[in-house]
Amino acid sequence: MTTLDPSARQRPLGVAVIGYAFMGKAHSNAWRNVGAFFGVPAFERKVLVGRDAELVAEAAARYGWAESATDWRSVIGREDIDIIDICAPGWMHAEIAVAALAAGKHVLVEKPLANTLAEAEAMVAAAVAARARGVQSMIGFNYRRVPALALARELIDEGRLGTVRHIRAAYLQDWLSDAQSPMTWRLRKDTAGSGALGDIASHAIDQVLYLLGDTVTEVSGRLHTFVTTRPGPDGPEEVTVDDAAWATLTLASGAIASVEASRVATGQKNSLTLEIYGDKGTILFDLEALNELGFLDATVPVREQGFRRILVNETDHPYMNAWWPQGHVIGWEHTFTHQIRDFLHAVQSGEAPSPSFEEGLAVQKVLAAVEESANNKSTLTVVNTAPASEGA
Ligand code: SOE
Repeated sequence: MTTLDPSARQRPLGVAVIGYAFMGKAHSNAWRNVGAFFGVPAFERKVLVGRDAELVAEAAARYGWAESATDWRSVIGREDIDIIDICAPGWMHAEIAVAALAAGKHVLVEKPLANTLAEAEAMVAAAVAARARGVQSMIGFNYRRVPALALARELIDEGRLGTVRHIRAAYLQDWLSDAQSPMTWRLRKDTAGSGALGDIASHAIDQVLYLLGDTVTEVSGRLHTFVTTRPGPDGPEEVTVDDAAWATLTLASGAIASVEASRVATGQKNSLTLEIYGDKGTILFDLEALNELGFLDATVPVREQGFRRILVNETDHPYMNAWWPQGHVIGWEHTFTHQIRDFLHAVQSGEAPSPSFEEGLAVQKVLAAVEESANNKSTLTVVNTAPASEGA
């Protein structure tokens, strides 16, 4: 069992990452860089885990892990491993996270929390029990760690937008625009849970909840699969998840959110845009210009109003004092380094990190409500994303 009292631990934290594909690579890069830029507790990059022995060994060597392994269960059982970072596909999240937390390992898991509401609820139960023993858990909604979005949250929190009336959140990609693009695990409901909905609308929904610090009460959703059959390993195969998702969310404050996600938005590579409209101002964000935040202050005389472009590269902007002199822009990969920094800080301090598994469950409830509303062709599905202590 992991030594939970950091002052009692005689050795650096041992880290294992499970999964070595896209997210495993992004997280590995963050684990490699975080100690060079941020003050974090000592840790060792022990082991990278994957199913294919040869490929995972090659990835471990390339990303700088001391060793590789193919059996995540035996890694979780190791005395010298304190942190399990889960980058495996969604269908494996619940099983690995619950086992790791029960074994006393701190857990970081990629989004969405799980493939189903039931799995997500089991993960929250495991996280709550582990937290009582000083074991931390966090979900990787990495866009919370874009400095410009962290600044947006601060401005909203300080009341600079006044009462937020509505927010637009759109996450658009086009990697499935080509109808001949082949089947992957991401296009099968039993492995991915859902399509654009869970994969990228989850980020947009999390941003709505994060930026406004609000909860969702009602959902109206629509899902659509434009390309219903794709080339599979054994011939044409039915696509069992959505290509695109739309939702209108009512928030407890009375604000309304419009959420849109697509993997067939031809020409859009990885576009995440956010627009937040309050009675005293507006904020605009575009991931393709992630060092910038658009801000309109409606409290100044109308003749002086207009969107200003804040370059979020000053040393007193969130996370930025660790990087380069002002104006030397950062990129998408830095969000993962910030995420690891915050997670390690929580492990060291014993303060529960955010987004917690409960916050991941809140997003999962909205995903489930979008599906329910879409399947029933009903205009509204009632949901309550407030944590259990605050709501139903
Ligand atoms: C694939 O669509 C994907 O990699 C998502 O899984 C990530 O969460 C997103 O950041 C980029 O797109």
